[in-house]
Amino acid sequence: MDLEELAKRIAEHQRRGVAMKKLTLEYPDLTVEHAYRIQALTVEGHLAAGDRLVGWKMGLTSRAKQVSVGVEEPIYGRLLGSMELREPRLSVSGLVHPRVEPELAFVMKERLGSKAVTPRDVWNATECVIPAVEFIDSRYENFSFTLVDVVADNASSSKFYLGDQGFSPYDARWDEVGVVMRKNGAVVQTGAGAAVLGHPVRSVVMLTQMLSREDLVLEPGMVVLTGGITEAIPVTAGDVVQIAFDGLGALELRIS
Ligand code: OOG
Ligand code: MG
Repeated sequence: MDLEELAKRIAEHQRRGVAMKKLTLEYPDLTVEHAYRIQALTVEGHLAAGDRLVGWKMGLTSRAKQVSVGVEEPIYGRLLGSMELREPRLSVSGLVHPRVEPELAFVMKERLGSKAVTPRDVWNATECVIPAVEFIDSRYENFSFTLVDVVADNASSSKFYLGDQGFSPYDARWDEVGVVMRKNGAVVQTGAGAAVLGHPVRSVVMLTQMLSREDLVLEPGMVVLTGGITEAIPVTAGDVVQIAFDGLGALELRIS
């Protein structure tokens, strides 16, 4: 199989926002290693077209997320400058079937890259933690995929938004931060930071370890999305999503 060709196919569907068949239907022998290679090639294509690597995301780090998509292993994806919303507004035009999920974002101040990284190393290398939301959008029909498919599709990355207020890593017990997500006024999901691998810092530890196998590192200034704390909720034009992070403020996102 031609990984370059598959990367082009995915990049094209990401750009146009149209659904495609799972790669594994056509290529059942694709491995996770192939999938990360396809992801990297896809992103190289976007970078060649002028985009910028601004960070990384972890996905499927909470049980709620794993159960909802039927994939039981954490994965990582690449965040591009074009994915960052500057305002708390999302336009669904050009997206396939977007969903919203609450996350905690770490912003790095030091380079971090080691197989032996510990939570202590992560805290030393972290500038701040910011309440965030991610809008994911699988390019696969019916939002249905295997581990291999979702990795190749850059872990369903689409858009993300970071709140205005960053917090010192020591300002909160991030595992105990409660989250309430409302859509159009009704509570649709609740959770706490501990849903993410016991503590969101563990997600950055795992990301660093996974990246170090490929000789990749977290660079100063990069954003890390640590993974959805709750299940993701579908959004359509006209929705208003509010996510309250206990003691840290709320984000309100308008969908058009
Ligand atoms: C895969 C991406 C998962 C998260 O935070 O768990 C993710 C998906 O659910 O489509 O971004
Ligand atoms: Mg996510």
